[in-house]
Amino acid sequence: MGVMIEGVYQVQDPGPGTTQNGAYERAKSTLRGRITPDGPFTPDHGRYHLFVAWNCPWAHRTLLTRAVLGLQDAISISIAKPRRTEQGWVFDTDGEFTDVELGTSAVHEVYARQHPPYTGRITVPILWDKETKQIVSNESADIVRMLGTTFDPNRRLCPDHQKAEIDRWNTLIHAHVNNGVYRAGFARTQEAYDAAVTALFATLDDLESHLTKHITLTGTNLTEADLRLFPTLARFDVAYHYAFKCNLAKLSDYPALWDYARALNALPGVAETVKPDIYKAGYFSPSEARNPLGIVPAGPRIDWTAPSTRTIHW
Ligand SMILES: N[C@@H](CCC(=O)N[C@@H](CS)C(=O)NCC(=O)O)C(=O)O
Repeated sequence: MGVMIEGVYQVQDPGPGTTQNGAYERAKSTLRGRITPDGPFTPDHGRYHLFVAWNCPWAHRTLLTRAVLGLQDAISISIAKPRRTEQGWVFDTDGEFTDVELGTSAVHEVYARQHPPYTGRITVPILWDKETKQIVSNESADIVRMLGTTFDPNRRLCPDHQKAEIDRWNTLIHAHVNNGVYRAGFARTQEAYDAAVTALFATLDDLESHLTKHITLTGTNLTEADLRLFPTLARFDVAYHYAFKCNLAKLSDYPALWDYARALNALPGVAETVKPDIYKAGYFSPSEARNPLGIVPAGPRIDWTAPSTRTIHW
């Protein structure tokens, strides 16, 4: 796994960023173009392509948005293989994991086409513009918001009157849950790990009590905030609990959160994006710090199809 400097891929990876106290700090996305009705990137069906990996939770939120909005025909996808190599995210030459849009063998080749030349980490997801042949954005939060507001005239995932509330949930959940599991898993000191795990489980406890009283985060309707929480929940018991030492409890120990996660899973198109075996293959990749031999555990057994007591209308 490497980085790109001025458009040239370097195999040498400085590793995920850590601060002096051993806490993990996520690099900021720098390609932040916007789809807007006035352009230059206009919301046209067939114009955009997503580069994703099933195991990446940030890519997952873009796939969920595409699925619930029924945009599968409007936005095509290339799916990278779950295990990164020294070339980073890579593709096969045929089968499920091929780059059906550009025919590249690795995601860094997509970044190499960018002008001005790109410097930074080689991450998925990427939203690619087929018309001008460039990356619109490599920031999943922006991609989710853009798709939800420009491809759906009714803006159901982010209604204007709920935007402030959605943003509040997004900020909290990003810090302590979505990125919180990474802060636990990538911590380089006991103190940094302790702080991340404490904040993560305090937030899960709060979410549990909220979801005991409400069907979704904002009450009864599905919003972007739910789609941003779900990828972390979907990976929790099979990956984060073991691989990232987030093991004070499992998702399945939280009755309301687990019930809510299964209700989200039952929404049209969502279950097709949930791939527990691929999560395991990815998160249990060989890693000197976390899993030197790359052995993938067999369990746990999880029944995502067990009926939920709540119905999320969509
Ligand atoms: N800010 C980005 C983060 C994406 C991200 O970190 N993706 C991970 C995969 S889960 C990645 O591609 N990492 C490769 C690397 O950092 O070298 C987003 O949310 O879109």
